Amino acid sequence: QVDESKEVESIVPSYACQRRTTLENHNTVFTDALSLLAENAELSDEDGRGVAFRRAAAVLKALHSPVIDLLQLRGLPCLGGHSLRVIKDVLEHGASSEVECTKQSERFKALKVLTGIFGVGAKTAERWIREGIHSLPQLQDSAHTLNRAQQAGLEHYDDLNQPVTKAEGDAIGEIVEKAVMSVLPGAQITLIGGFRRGKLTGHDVDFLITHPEEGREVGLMPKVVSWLESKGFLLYQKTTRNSYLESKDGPARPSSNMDRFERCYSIFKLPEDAKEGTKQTETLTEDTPEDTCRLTTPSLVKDEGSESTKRANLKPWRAVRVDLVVSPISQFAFALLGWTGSKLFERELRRWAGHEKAMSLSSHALYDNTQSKYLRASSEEEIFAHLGLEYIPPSERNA
Ligand code: TTP
Ligand code: MN
Ligand code: MN
Ligand code: MN
Repeated sequence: QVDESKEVESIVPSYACQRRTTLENHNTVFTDALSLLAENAELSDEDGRGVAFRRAAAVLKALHSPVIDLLQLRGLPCLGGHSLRVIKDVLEHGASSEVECTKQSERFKALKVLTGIFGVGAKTAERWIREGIHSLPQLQDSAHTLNRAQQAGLEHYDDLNQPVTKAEGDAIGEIVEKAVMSVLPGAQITLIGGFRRGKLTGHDVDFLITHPEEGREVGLMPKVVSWLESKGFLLYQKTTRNSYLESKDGPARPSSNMDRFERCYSIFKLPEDAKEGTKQTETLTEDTPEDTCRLTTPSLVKDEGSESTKRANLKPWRAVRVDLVVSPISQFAFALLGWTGSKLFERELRRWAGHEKAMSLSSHALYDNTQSKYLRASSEEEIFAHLGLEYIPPSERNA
């Protein structure tokens, strides 16, 4: 008995960073349910519960076949009583009553709508809900003054809540590349985040910028932003300067998940013809006019709204969230690993480093507390090796 359970456990190791998790998920019915409960917990300031549901979902994502019987789950890590109850409910009734209840609750619906505004976090949404604000019209009618990010978020609400496609990500990549090359020839741009993991859509597009000569990247972001702004590509941007060197706690003690790179959270104005340009180079201009229309105005097909809504969607561009990060080449491998995700994979890497290896991992560095020294790395492979982990490529970090 004991041997058998040990056997199963060794098949699915307990840290997500020890496992290969592709986008091929054989258990979406369960992982969707658990993810929704995770989301609800995170929106309710219950991060501990949130992580527990995320870990449970991640274990099911790593399985190679659909779960059809609870007995299959024997010996699997990270499945607590609550998660097992949800899985059992789905197995027996096709849905979890707790999930359905949450989905329909006014509170959850309001939290989703309000945090769907760029610049609005769970805390702000919670405060508004307590004041009786549950919808966008109610927010607009209220006396609340929104900050610049929230105003932009509200203004581009529909665009920003429509998934970004890989084609749109590539089109933005070309614009970013042009901007960076104009202000610092020789700089390098890498697609990070979900698209680097092979996702077909995302909520934003993430880029990491560096230069092979240490120090040349300093002050790069304001120049890139100016270039983009002068060409009319930015609807909103907030640049944060690098605070790594001046921070007093030092690189060994990353106090939170937030790193201190020079970065820019932005909303891009992506022209529809920029997207077509990318598409045409890929398909050698075989598009019929109908194809082009369907591709560039998906909202016309799906939207059942009023005529005025449809007309508003005929604008020749769309708003897309874009994150830019600049890293010195000496920290590039750590930045690359830290910004490729998934969020749970990152969290598990840091937990593994701390709990199993007495090391501190951040997007800047890896510190070995036993040897009291930093471990250098110029590739992700080297970082996995330092951590005593088998290398997991980006496409298998979809935990
Ligand atoms: P996200 O862009 O939030 O997530 P994603 O790209 O995996 O998913 P989506 O397709 O929906 O956009 O974050 C990407 C990675 O960047 C994630 O692993 C966490 C990391 N990150 C930081 O390290 N610091 C930060 O401040 C933020 C916002 C993200
Ligand atoms: Mn499989
Ligand atoms: Mn992303
Ligand atoms: Mn991002």
